[in-house]
Amino acid sequence: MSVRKLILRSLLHQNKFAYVPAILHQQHHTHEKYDNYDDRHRNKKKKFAFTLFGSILVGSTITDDSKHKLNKDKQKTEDEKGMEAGEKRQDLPTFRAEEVSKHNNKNSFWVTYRHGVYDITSFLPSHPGGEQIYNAAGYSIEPFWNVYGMHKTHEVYELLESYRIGNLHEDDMVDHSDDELWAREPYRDKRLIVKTAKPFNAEIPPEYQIAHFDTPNELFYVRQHMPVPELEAGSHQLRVVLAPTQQVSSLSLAQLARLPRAIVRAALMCAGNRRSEMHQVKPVKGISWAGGAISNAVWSGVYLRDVLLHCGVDPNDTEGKHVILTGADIDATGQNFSTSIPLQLALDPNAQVILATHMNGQPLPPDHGCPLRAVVPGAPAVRSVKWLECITVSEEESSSHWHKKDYRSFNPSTTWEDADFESAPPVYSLPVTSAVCEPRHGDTVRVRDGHIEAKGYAYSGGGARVLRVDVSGDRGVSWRTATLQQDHAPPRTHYAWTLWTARLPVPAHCDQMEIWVKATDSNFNTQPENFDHIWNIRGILSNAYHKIKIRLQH
Ligand SMILES: Nc1nc2c(c(=O)[nH]1)N[C@H]1C(S)=C(S)[C@@H](COP(=O)(O)O)O[C@H]1N2
Ligand SMILES: [Mo]
Repeated sequence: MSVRKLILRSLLHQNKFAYVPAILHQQHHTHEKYDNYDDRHRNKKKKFAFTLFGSILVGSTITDDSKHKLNKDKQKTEDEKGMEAGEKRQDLPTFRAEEVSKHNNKNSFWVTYRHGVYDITSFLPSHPGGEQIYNAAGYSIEPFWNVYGMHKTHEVYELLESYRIGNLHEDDMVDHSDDELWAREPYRDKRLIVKTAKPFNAEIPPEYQIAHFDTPNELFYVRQHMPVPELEAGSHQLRVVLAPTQQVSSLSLAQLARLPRAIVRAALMCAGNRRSEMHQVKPVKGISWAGGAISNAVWSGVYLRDVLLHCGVDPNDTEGKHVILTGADIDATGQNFSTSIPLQLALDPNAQVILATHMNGQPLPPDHGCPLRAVVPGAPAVRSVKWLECITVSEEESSSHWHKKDYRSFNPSTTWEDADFESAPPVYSLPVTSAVCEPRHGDTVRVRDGHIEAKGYAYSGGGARVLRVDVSGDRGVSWRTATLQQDHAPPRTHYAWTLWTARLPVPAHCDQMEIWVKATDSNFNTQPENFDHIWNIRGILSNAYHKIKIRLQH
């Protein structure tokens, strides 16, 4: 219900509550369904909508006069490609907001967009979103377009400008930037290190990574692509769609809870964790995460395997199939966040993929997917879809751009120009990594008994356990083995992180040193010494030795 809520919220904020027809629900569900079809289908739908616009425009419902105006304006916008709608127009009259607000009915229907005033009365019957448009009667359409971002295209701007009748008075201009979308973001702990505010992305500070084995919920790193949707546990429904028959089940959380209870202790790590270090070698694209895009928690809920079997998935028919996980958060083009994992992985009892309702014994906080999220242990955290609304078992991987155009691995020589995302394998597991959390790069550390102490985390994906963490205070000439703190899990199902502590000897008279750390996992895979040969355009899987420099105080 998030979209509906966002609009209602925006209306309430503007003191303009209106009837929101049921069409909103339909619209919302259409978004969810996108993953059941492919992009072509979706584009076809869009094209249909625009053709509909077009045919109405040149049809008989508009006068010859406005046809003329339309053509003239079309010319204009084509000449000025790149222009958004709502620029000031010197050739048109100015209206006060009060005047605009009187045109709020089917007989005379005006809206504003930035500086523009538009009489869209004749367009009303052809609005593809149906009666939703009535919410904007006599008012700005911007807050709505901020939610339904698919309006923000040249075609729609052009169409809107064709209904232009004037300018909104300067004194009545309201800032409708997308603030409304972000107005109800959850409260966040001030200790988090904010990387981007909208959407909210924040690291857990390194000292808190090592302070607890299971990261307190409020300190768990946060990775959002969009505003946080507001969902209610009581009314939340999970839809499970089995393509190609499109057999649909709908499960409430109470119904889910009747399945056997599942608990897994697992770290979540963003595939871009430690990207900032790879960036130093050569720039990469993405949030500049240091080592704080990993945290650990105990997740509880039900096994995805049980849910799928309950809904009729045949465990012997997994070849080439995928489980598409779709969240309730929506991007500016109206697409829900989504990605997929192989069905085989989803059904593997050892993989322990769960649908979690709880995190460290508490209901999931809004930032971490309240009231339901997938947790795919040992996989890049992007697969652990939050605010889970829909699961589709399909012959196709998710068609979302998060799945198709991201989280794929490339050769270091591959550039953005020649990267072929289609053929690059999606990342479903993570390599072994580690980081020093204490001391921090640049710190001055007091030497005691000729030693200093270092602490940090190590982690490996796919259920591999960290076997050993090696720490060097002399640039790799000699290594000390760190003491490990670990979860007890059977072989190949080790999904939690490892915390480590090492005591390093310090040569007398030395006033600075480097600390290097590398971990080895139960497959005896170990970290590469530097980033040169694992560099990739997207800066993911950035797992070379972590190297820091500190000053010493004797
Ligand atoms: N619905 C939804 N799920 C999502 C995301 C998102 O933006 N929307 N981000 C993904 C990514 S890239 C990461 S790293 C993890 C972060 O989970 P956390 O915020 O609970 O730490 O959530 C994943 N699941
Ligand atoms: Mo991520």
